Amino acid sequence: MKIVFVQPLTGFKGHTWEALNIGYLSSYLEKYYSSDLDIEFYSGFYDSDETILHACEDADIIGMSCTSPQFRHGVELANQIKNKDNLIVFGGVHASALPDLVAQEPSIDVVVVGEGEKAMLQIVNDFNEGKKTPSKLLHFDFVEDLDTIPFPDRTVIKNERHIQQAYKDNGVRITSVLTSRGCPFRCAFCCSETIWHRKTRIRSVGNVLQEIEELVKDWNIQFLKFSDDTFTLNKKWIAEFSRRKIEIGLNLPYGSNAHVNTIDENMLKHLADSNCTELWYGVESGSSKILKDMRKSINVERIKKVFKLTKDYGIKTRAYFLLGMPNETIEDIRLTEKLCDEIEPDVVGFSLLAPFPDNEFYDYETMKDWDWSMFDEYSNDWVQTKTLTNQQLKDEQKRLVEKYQRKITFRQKQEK
Ligand code: B12
Ligand code: SF4
Repeated sequence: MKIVFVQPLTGFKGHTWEALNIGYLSSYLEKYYSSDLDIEFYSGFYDSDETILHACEDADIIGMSCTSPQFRHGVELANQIKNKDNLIVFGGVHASALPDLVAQEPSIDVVVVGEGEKAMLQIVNDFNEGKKTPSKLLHFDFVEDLDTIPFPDRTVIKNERHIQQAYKDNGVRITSVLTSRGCPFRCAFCCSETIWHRKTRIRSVGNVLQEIEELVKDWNIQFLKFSDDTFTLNKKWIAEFSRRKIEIGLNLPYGSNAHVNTIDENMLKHLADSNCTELWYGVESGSSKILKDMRKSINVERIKKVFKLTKDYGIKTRAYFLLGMPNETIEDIRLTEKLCDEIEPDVVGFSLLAPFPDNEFYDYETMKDWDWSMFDEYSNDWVQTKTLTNQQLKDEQKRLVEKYQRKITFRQKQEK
């Protein structure tokens, strides 16, 4: 049986990381499906439509993985690929946020909501037995123990292409690893809950270290990005990770997302000891009122303290700020700027609020027919506040990007 997975392209041709999701689905099928499968992967970022369409011609199952900005390209491809024999499956955050809407597309046979491993196995088994998938919408329970999911198949997902790209951009071979699924926080602008609900599962330290050792040995990885929503959730886990990483002589540097509230001095010590060289914080705003509106559950004093401590441990800091919450005024943006001056992050990014499905700002009634392909948190025409127009917000963003231009994130630099 031939399965082709596709990661379509965003309308703004946004950079992607290696498709860990497809790597996971592939390795899970390879482990738990009873016979051999021919699995291929194509990315709209690297592969032309012609290449993708050609590969899908003789495929039995085509699996499309889409965020909202990738969905339109996914449907365009599906319309050309669909025939009477193949099965077209859509999964990922967009399908999980709007399953009923996605299921209305005539060329889509099955929509998978949430975690995909068990669902994809069921689909392949059903297809093999000639059974029609019982429902157009599939939603399975989470895999309880993440260690039972094999490491992502990085050969299938052509990880080397991303490593080469990272090498070109940064001069080091970089890849990403996922140690957990889900985040316990509930920020109003975030869609993480759409896939992972309120549950957070973490792989065992041994399992993660084994994957990292393989990445160093087989892929010559020189820097690791943890793509977890929040890597610093569990103090005990970080302490064990640090201790065991040092014990096995694995000095590989790494960076990760971190949440200010999860950080204390002891954790920073463990992180620094295990060669964590960067922490990326969602600071979002310097205004207590806006932080509260965002349900960010952090406060300005703590942000300052954590940034100072992080620097004291020699770890570089990255701060992400978000402009455009409904109650934000020019004074709130000034507070954000003041905070940025005070905490002096090494790298900083300023994005604009975007109502991606299915965060708190997404409105099914008015937005369900929107084309998300060009929707970008670095620039969008939708966002405005009660007192600031879209243009004023964009001007503020531009001003801040220019003010901090030497520190601006790599991605935002590319936007300019
Ligand atoms: C790392 C990351 C990135 C990386 C790139 C990741 C990549 N692979 O290309 C970078 C930093 C480049 C990035 C960029 C952007 N990102 Co981003 N990103 C993430 C993050 C933090 C983790 C993604 C990940 O690796 N998850 C782990 C894998 C295993 O999970 P998964 O992808 O959901 O896959 C599982 C299921 O969804 C399902 N599944 C997925 N695909 C398929 C396909 C089939 C056939 C099946 C059956 C199942 C299935 O099974 C998988 C395994 O269980 C998520 C947050 C999150 N919690 O998901 C945001 C997230 C996906 N990003 C988001 C956004 C908005 C963006 C941007 C659009 C931002 C912007 N510029 O405006 C861009 C564009 C990205 C794109 N290519 O479309 C939003 C998406 C919201 C939405 N409705 O689309 C998220 C959810 C963040 C958020 N807080 O809201 N992102
Ligand atoms: S901490 Fe990050 S991943 Fe978690 S809910 Fe907030 S924005 Fe989303």
